[in-house]
Amino acid sequence: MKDRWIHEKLEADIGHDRYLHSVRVMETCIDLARHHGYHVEKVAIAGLLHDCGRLLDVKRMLKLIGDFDIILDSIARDNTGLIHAILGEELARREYHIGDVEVLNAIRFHTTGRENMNSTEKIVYIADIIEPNRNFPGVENIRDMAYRDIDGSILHSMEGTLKFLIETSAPIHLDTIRARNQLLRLKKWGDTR
Ligand code: DGI
Ligand code: FE
Ligand code: FE
Repeated sequence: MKDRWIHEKLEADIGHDRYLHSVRVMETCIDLARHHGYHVEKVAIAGLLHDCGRLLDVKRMLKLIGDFDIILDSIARDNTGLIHAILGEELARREYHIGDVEVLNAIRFHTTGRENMNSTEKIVYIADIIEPNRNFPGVENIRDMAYRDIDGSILHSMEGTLKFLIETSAPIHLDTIRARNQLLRLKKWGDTR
C-alpha cells in the first residue's frame, strides 16, 4: 500500500502490535489472492484495514458506536470482539475513505463470517486466522487448506472457533451459525441449498 497516511493513522489508532498483525494479514491476503486468481488490490486494503475498529481506547469505540448511530444486536452489544468489526466498517468508510462495498463488507464480517460470503470476504476471514504469527494447534492444516479449498478451510476454522465459544460459555452470533451451516451444505451436497 502506497498511502503512507493510512499506515500512520492505523498504527496510531490500533497500536503497534495490532498494526503489525494487520500488515501480515494484508500480505497473506495478497498471497491468497494471487494463488486463487483474485483481485489483489481489493483484498490488500481490506486485509490492512480489517481490524481498524479495534481501537486502543475501548471507551472511544463505544462512544463512536453512539456517535455513528450504530444499532448493535443483543449478541454484539457489550462484546468488543464483535463490535470492532462493525465499527471498523464505519471507520473505513468515514475516516479511511473506502467506498468499495466488497471491502467494507469484508471488514464488517471478518470476525463472524456470514452466509454467501464473496471472495474478498472469504480471503480476509481466513487470512486473519492463518497469518504467519498464528500458532494455535492445527493452524498448519488450515493454512494448507486455505490454498487448496478455501471454503473447507473457513468451515474447519469456524468449527474451531465455535468449539472455543461453547467451552468458554460465550454467545454465538447468528451470522457465524448461518455461515457454518451454509459451508456445511456446500461440503455435503456441493450446493448452497
Ligand atoms: O481481531 P482479531 O483478534 O485479529 O480476530 P477476530 O476479529 O477474528 O476476533 C476473534 C474473536 O472473535 C475471538 O475471540 C472469537 C470471537 N468470535 C468469533 N465469532 C464469534 C465470536 N465471539 C462471539 N461472542 N460470537 C461469535 O459468533
Ligand atoms: Fe478482528
Ligand atoms: Fe485480525
